[in-house]
Amino acid sequence: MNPHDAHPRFEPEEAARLRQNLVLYSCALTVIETQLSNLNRYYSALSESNPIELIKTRVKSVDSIAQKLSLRGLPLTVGSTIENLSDIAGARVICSYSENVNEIASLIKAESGHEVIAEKDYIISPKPSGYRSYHLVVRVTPGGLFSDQSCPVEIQIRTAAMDFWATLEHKVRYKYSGEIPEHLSQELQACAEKIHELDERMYLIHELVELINQ
Ligand code: 0O2
Repeated sequence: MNPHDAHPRFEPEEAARLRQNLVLYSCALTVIETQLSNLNRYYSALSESNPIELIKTRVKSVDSIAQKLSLRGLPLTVGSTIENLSDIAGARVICSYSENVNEIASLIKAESGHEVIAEKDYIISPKPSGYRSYHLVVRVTPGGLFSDQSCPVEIQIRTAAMDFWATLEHKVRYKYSGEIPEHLSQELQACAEKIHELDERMYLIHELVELINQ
């Protein structure tokens, strides 16, 4: 299999098995979605300005899983998927300012019913691409029919500005099957820095208005 094949595919039997396995991920994601929605309700009721702008969730499609495994040169099997990918089930919390990110992450970590298995702060240490976001991977046991099974769910927490950049960069990356030409890559890094600067300036305006209101 060519690792940069634009359309890698699972064998039909393996794809069918994977679809069955994705039910567990979907149920685990529902658990996290409920926790995040409750957090959103809590903020809406108790604070004047809710720092949560938006919550999005998705289970990776079979084709997208094949693409990711293929890009990493990994076998296209159910076993390899379970072993190597921790973002099959993913939730994204978009908040107003980077100062909100740590607070939201702490509240999610304090929730019972899941175990934090990885934490990556790409806001303090952005990726070479320019990507900024806070990643938490939690292990969830959905219960019910899946009371003896668990799986990881990745929660990405980022500002609206970081999300704007990541969404556009992801589209460019997808278009080039992961291999962005050098000149575009540099331009995207420069945009990431500019967007970061704007993010900080908008936060200062917000702080100023808060002070005036006091
Ligand atoms: P999709 O469609 O968003 O699901 P690792 O690099 O393994 O140590 P990381 O970054 O948590 O740790 O893992 P990975 O698998 O590289 O990235 C997980 C997800 O984070 C990605 O999922 C993206 O959503 C986001 N991400 C990570 N790096 C970048 C980046 O440079 N640019 C953008 N736009 N997003 C990034 P997928 O599978 O890319 O796609």
